[in-house]
Amino acid sequence: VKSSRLTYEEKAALQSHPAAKKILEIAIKKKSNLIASLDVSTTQEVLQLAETIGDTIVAVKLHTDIIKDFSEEYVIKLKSIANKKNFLLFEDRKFGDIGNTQQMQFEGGLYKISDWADLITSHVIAGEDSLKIFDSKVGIITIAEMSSSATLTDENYKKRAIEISENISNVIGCVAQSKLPSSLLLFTPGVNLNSIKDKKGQNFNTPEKVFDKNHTDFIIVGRGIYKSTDPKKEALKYQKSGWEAYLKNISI
Ligand code: 6AU
Repeated sequence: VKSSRLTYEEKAALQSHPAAKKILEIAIKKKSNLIASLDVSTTQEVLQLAETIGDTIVAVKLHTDIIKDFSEEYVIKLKSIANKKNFLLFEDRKFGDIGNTQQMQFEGGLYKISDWADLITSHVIAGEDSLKIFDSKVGIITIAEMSSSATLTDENYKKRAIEISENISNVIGCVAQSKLPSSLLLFTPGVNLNSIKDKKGQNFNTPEKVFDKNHTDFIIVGRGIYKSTDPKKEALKYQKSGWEAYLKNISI
């Protein structure tokens, strides 16, 4: 009996946006659904981690505004590692303003996110028009539901967020903590093999659980990797556990 859950190959064939196709192709090639969130504060740490774990991941997720020594040279170096190791650059900016402001934040300022990011996150709190200002080349991942305790993203919010996401052609997926009733790709943060929560509201699940329960497509791991004493070993562990969870999922 054929599984009702689509393989990455089947999903790739359904995608129209190049960034969606690309991340699925990398997943298939590397046997990985792991996105590493490198939430560190210096460019040196980002570059070192990207080089060390680059072979195991489909994308590096960044919070560029926590970096102390951002420079254009850093972007050039990071891009070159991303090309060499074949992963995407994902800026987790979580835009959440009116379109006019978001456009300036996306294209301008120090970071010029539009120059280098393959993927970005955006809230949908300001409504559909606010999402229409992003360059059509960038893949948008909307925040439909958050991982933190007592988040305001309830069922109704999530439903509306998904409806909006489906209307914007360069939205490739959503961040959420439950199944998506949609063909959008699902990205799941709050993944950790050793903790169930932190002391600041974050909740964690294992890769196996987010595949089994939520049918996720990509796991996002932050502290589980970059805080580890051996990030390479840990990244391999998450890569393996995410891939096994995916294989189990499509065989059901
Ligand atoms: O594994 P952690 O908890 O160290 O890191 C999780 C990463 C952080 C958060 O900013 C981000 O994932 N995140 C997001 C994203 C990706 O948008 C949404 C959310 O609901 N929860 C969450 O933790 O960089």
